[in-house]
Amino acid sequence: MKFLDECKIYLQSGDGGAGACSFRRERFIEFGGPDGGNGGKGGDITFVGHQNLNTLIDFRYRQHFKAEKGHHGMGQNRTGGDGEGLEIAVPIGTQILTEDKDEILADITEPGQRVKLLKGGDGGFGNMHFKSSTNQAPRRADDGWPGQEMWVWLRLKLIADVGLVGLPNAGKSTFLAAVTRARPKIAAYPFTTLHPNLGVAYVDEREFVIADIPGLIEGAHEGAGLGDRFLGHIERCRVLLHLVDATEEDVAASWRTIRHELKAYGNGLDKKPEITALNKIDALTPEEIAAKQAQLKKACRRAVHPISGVSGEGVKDVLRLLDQTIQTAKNKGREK
Ligand SMILES: Nc1nc2c(ncn2[C@@H]2O[C@H](COP(=O)(O)OP(=O)(O)OP(=O)(O)O)[C@@H](O)[C@H]2O)c(=O)[nH]1
Ligand SMILES: [Mg+2]
Repeated sequence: MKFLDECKIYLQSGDGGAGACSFRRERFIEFGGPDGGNGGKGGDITFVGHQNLNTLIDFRYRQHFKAEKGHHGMGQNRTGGDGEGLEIAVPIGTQILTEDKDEILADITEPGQRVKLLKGGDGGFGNMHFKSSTNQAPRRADDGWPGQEMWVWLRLKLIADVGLVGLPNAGKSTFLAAVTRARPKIAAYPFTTLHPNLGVAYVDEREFVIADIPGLIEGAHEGAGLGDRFLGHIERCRVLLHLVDATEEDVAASWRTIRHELKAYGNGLDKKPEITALNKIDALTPEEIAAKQAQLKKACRRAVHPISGVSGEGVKDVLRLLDQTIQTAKNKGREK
């Protein structure tokens, strides 16, 4: 599946229908009076959060969205029908921004969440509406009110609880595949992952969403490798799982490189709780593991969890810890 996380689209809500100017004409009825009905309302443009989507790729093929116009009013007091509204399904985590990207107009964060962004124009009054004691045969009928139009940017910031970070080849995608039903591409070369993948992990009958993003390298914030644009997708995570490849020579340097990039990216990423894991321990002897663990611990000054995405060693403990951290962060959020 292709992935697209930013696109620009054109929206137009429906114009209102015009009111009618008409008079009742029947045999034997003199001065039948005005009977022009009102115009119908134009259709609205509404965004709806959709759980089964996780890319904006559909918008590459369609950029213009116009809701139906209201129907015109007619004689015999018939009101025009309302124009049909348009619903645009977007993935959870989609933000809608103004054309200059200065303002966030809406943020779709929940499945089924609906945001009516553009209202359709109201219908115009038919001449029936203008009838009064002093003007019993008005010829005035109004046009409908115009709908609204605008260009907007859609920006997807995936919503996950855990963000996986690490150098290319650290085993992020392997970890995701081991603990969720996601099937990301895995290979022994850097930059296998080219776009974020999501998966749902279960532990102790609770579930949370993990996002696997492309690996970072030194200078990612300046555009090196795939750059750091994918970090936007873990901005909303509650905890980061930092995987360090234990088969690397200098695990402390690997860890520092990533921390440096997170800091350079900003947006609160370096302030998020981090769980640090020494990955691929199945490839090392117990002595080597102990040495690498000590080396890494010295650099990051926090607990280092030895794990292996391939053999599954230590994985369950890390999942539990992630779950606890998520719960703590949620409770903290509630207290505020
Ligand atoms: N021995 C061992 N090898 C692993 C483990 N996890 C991953 N690998 C191997 O490491 C290589 C890279 O794994 P990926 O999961 O693609 O790494 P990644 O971090 O997603 O890499 P990018 O997507 O390029 O950033 C693959 O050849 C995996 O088979 C592990 O726990 N033990
Ligand atoms: Mg990968």
